[in-house]
Amino acid sequence: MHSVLTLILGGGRGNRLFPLTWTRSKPAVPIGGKYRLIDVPVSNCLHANLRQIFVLTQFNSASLNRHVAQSYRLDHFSPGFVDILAAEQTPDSTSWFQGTADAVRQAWRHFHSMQADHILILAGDHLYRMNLAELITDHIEQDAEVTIAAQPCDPETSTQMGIFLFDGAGRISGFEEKPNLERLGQIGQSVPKDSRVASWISPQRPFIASMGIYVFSKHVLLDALEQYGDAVDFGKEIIPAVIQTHRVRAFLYRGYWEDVGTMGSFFEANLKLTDPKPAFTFHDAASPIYTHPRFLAGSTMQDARINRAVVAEGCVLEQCSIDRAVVGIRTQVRPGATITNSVLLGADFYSRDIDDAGVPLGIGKDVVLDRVIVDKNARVGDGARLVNAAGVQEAEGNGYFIREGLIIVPKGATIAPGTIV
Ligand code: ADQ
Ligand code: ADP
Repeated sequence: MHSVLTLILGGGRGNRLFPLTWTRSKPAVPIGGKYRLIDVPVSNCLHANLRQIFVLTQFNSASLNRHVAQSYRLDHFSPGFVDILAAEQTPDSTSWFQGTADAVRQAWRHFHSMQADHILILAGDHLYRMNLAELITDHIEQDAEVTIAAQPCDPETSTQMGIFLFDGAGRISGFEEKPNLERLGQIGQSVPKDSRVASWISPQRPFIASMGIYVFSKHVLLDALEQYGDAVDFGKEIIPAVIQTHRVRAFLYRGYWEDVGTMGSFFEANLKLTDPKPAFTFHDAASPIYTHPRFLAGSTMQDARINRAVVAEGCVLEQCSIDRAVVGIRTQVRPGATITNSVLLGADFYSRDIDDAGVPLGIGKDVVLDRVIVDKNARVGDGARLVNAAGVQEAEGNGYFIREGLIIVPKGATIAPGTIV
């Protein structure tokens, strides 16, 4: 694994997680009450002994820098680092990363001289626990030039994914990024029944989708980025092109995997952590997801009714009712609050101070939240009722946004007492 360099794609400009990415880059978005998105791919790498990691990001937010610097101090006795590479102006380029391939191309000068035979490219917004060493080993043993992690997929989800095409012998013959349902109908079950790939699919999941996780032999990646100099995206351009010219393999992964890069999927993935038997947990003893170690006291709860929740450390929950929620570090919830199907990202500090509008940090008295994401350091004033009763899909208001039907209170925002949404 020493010959592998890992690049984690940290998010583009037009961000589907806005406003969670208003003041921070996407890898720093909190998840699961106490982690950040970047912890998932980095932990997967460290468990596979992949220790040369760059995070490619559009902008270099203070919280991402602080989090990576405080969390991933690798030991000094073996080569290893987690470094952030942000888009930057250079004599050759004044622009931000135009897409995933452009991000890698622009960042190349930072690692072109490093000793590596293989480049592993991961997304920064996936929730999964995968033995990446198996992926790399398969790539090497099968003498592939590009290996793409893949999962069987249902038709509806397939419209949001890159889909493999197969020839009559079951070999990969093409790749289409996000085909529409009509096109999927044409692609149909092109997989021949006696092929290896046939055992991967089912009537419910008839398509093989790329997980956006790639292993490239280093020279192949460099050649492709140079040869297709105008290509800005892996899924749309580079992958379909290299399939025609190189040995490309699909590596089947059957475990839990979720792209949490949209507000809806991010929200649902958080809430699924509260399931009695969650498909994914952060606390697997054999391969834990690492994060920034903190010295927070346990959460205190007084006369609180809590059903199906993940409650992180340092919270104070008073006489409230919580039903299916993720409650992030240092959250304060005051008496009479009712929180249902919501994700509270917590706070960076404890404070009993009130802001100019007289609203204290956290969730105020008698507040009702349903299908709400409350970002860090936000203040929801007493008696506010955030339930989106009208079922609005997209909107903006005083101290909140509505995206995909979810109310999002941005970091540090205040919802005035008595507000009804
Ligand atoms: P998407 O996830 O839709 O599809 P994309 O938006 O390119 O593709 O994002 C891939 C990863 O790169 C994400 O982690 C994203 O945050 C990051 N990223 C996007 N633009 C970036 C930029 N300019 N700079 C840095 N990072 C950037 C991809 C593949 C599909 C595959 C799905 C699986 O293209 O083929 O099926 O992932 O989720
Ligand atoms: P996280 O990892 O979620 O950022 P940390 O444990 O690193 O949480 O601490 C949060 C950050 O908030 C720290 O950098 C700390 O300096 C900062 N902080 C602490 N108290 C306050 C405060 N009263 N106002 C603003 N920021 C604070």
